[in-house]
Amino acid sequence: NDNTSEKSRLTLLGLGAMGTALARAWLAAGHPLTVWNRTSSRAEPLAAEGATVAVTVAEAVTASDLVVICLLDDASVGEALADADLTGKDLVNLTTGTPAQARARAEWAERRGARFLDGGIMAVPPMIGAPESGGYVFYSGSRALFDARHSALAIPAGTVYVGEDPGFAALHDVALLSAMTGMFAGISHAFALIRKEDIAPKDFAPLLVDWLTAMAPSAYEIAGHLESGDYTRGVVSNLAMMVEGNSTLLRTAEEQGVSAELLTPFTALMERRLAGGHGDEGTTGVIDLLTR
Ligand code: FVH
Repeated sequence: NDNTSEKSRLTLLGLGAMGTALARAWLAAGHPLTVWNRTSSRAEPLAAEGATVAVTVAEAVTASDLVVICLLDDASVGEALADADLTGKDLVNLTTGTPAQARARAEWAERRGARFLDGGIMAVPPMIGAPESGGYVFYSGSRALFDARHSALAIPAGTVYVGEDPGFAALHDVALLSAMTGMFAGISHAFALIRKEDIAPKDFAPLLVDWLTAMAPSAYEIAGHLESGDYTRGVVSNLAMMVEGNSTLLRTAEEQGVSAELLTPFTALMERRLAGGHGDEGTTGVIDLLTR
């Protein structure tokens, strides 16, 4: 239990871009750290910074009760830890994976006598160890592990615990990344529209950022609709009006010589919902079309 000691020892498996950033954060905070990486040369700079370098996974796992894993994918976690004795260990897996992979990995770890916590990192390496960056990690799985190891886990980035279900951290991570993907699609289309005109991208960018920032709170309205079941509550711009507006978006794309392929999947769903007689709603009903 590291609540009794500010500087508990931990082991980190994986020294890629993210693993190296995590290692540096723990070393800078004074945590005794044992590291292992498949390609051992990646550990050399960290040895010079005070880390103990383990030659084998077994040696690394034996060195600490808290073992953090940050490898490429779930398959590499299974491969690296195939023969390790995990009895009594606290295993924290920061490797990105799907919710199903996290749940299976939790069962796998528990069968081998370890407590398990899965993490989804909402940060890129330069945000690690920099609290002002706003980076954080979603955690799910053993609450007892999370509480016992919180002081060490909170060093590299903020922590947000989202439940005992070990798949929830990955699910939150992927849901936010999926929303980001949609935002990148919108940004790409907007720049494509203005690209051939006498509009400087650097002048357009702040307008885009301000608009997206102003629109982002629509997520709260959608959450209210999903909670209440009333998809019309508080709707200012209804679906009938938006579908009408979509024809202008699509026509403008055509006039500008821009493919509408990033827009049409969503506009088609809006049209289907409207055709079902839901013109007085916002866009929340699209979620029903996706999930039923
Ligand atoms: N970097 C980022 O921006 C993102 C931010 C959000 C979270 N991700 C996830 O973090 C995991 C690690 O990412 P990374 O950036 O450290 O990735 P790489 O720099 O590519 O390093 C990969 C490490 O995995 C080791 N590795 C790969 N396969 C195996 C294997 N079969 N057995 C053991 N180790 C393996 C690799 O070792 P080596 O190539 O140096 O020998 C690196 O240590 C990842 O899930 C991201 O999605 C990062």
